[in-house]
Amino acid sequence: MKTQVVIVGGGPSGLLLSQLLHLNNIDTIVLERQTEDYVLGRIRAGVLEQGLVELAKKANVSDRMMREGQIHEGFDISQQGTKHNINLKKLTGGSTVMVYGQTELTRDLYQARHQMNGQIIHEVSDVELNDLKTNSPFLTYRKDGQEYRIDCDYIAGCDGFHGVSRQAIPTTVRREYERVYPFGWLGILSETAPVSHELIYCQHDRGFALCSMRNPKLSRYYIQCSLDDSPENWSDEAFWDELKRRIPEEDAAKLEMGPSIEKSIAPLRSFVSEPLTYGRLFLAGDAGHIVPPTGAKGLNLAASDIHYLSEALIAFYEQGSSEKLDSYSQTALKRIWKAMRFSWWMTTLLHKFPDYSEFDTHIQRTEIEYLFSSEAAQKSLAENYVGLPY
Ligand code: RFL
Ligand code: PHB
Repeated sequence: MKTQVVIVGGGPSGLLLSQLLHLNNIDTIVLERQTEDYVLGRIRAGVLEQGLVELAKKANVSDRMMREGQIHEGFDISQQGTKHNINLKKLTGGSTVMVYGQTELTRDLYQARHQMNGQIIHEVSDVELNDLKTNSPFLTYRKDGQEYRIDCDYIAGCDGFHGVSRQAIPTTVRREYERVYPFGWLGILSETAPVSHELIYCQHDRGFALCSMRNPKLSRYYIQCSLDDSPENWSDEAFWDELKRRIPEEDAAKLEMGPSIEKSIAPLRSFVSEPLTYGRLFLAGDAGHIVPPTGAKGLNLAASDIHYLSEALIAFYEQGSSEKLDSYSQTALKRIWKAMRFSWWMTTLLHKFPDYSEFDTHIQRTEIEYLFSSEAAQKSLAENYVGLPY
């Protein structure tokens, strides 16, 4: 087979890139390891920045998002049960975020790709990237026991943190920066009305908790847990009991509880791999970087990468200019490191760290108190939460 751009990974990054390139008459083939149903079964992000909403509009996949997504003008932070509101709209002079599930966005992207006869090959294995430093790279993969080869101009590595694309960059070239946090998030999805119309991020001596949602009938809740914990250790009842201890009393009193329809643990990690480019390979999204979910930045960073990369590829095919491709890694990494900093800061602000000294605990408490007392500090939080400009 032959195409212009092969995209490894059919998650939100890969599908969005494929859709944007197709709308600009650039041929792509997407290779995805899992089935479509499997990809759509993963419950992940929920908070979208305006930049991602605009990109979805550009990609013609925003109709349902505009109908069903909820605009949020702010969120609450609870410190030991006392709530403070962060009014994003006021603090940023008009910016808001959109609550719309990553699962729904991915569903919309799949639908658009199918309508345009986009080529997505599912259930591939043994993907190998070759000749990346030449002008004619190629991939090989297996499907149903057969081996295939695709020749192309460029490869986009959109295959997430556990993908193969990043590994194709030699370790002599690749530099990795990482922080692993000593805890995870146990999350549940439940068909109950959200406890509040806005998200509540809760700092508590027992550990962090987050009240989030997908729509007026679907709630998403998380509690900080230890890394050696497992979802099977937590009955629904135990989860609700622990959540109620960590959130404000008035919310605990009105919390609607029901059976969980999904329960999973996500470890928390900050990770950047540099550079994002190696010859004709470009990494985007979780393939190149991971942030802890506290700042709601992972999917949004994937979107800004795809914005830069799609513009660069379009400039190459339309004007023959490779300038933006040459600077892609540098441009994307500038924004990535700012989101790294913000996600690290918000994680540090709100979680219980097992190794904290009394001094550390005092500093953490003071940092939150300062935030609540200073409009300047709140403005900084709000500016980052709604998303820095592309
Ligand atoms: P994905 O979604 O991991 O997709 C990668 C795809 O590549 C496939 N793949 C391969 N395909 C072919 N060959 C191989 N060798 C392959 N290896 C892997 C995989 O099957 C998969 O389909 O990466 P992508 O597209 O870059 O998207 C990134 C986002 O999924 C991620 O950043 C967010 O979900 C992070 N995140 C959040 N981000 C936000 O912006 N706002 C949020 O509110 C938010 N909440 C979250 C989150 C992530 C969480 N978890 C579970 C880590 C909440 C949680 C709990
Ligand atoms: C979610 O709804 O899954 C969610 C929301 C905000 C975050 C992280 C996750 O910061």
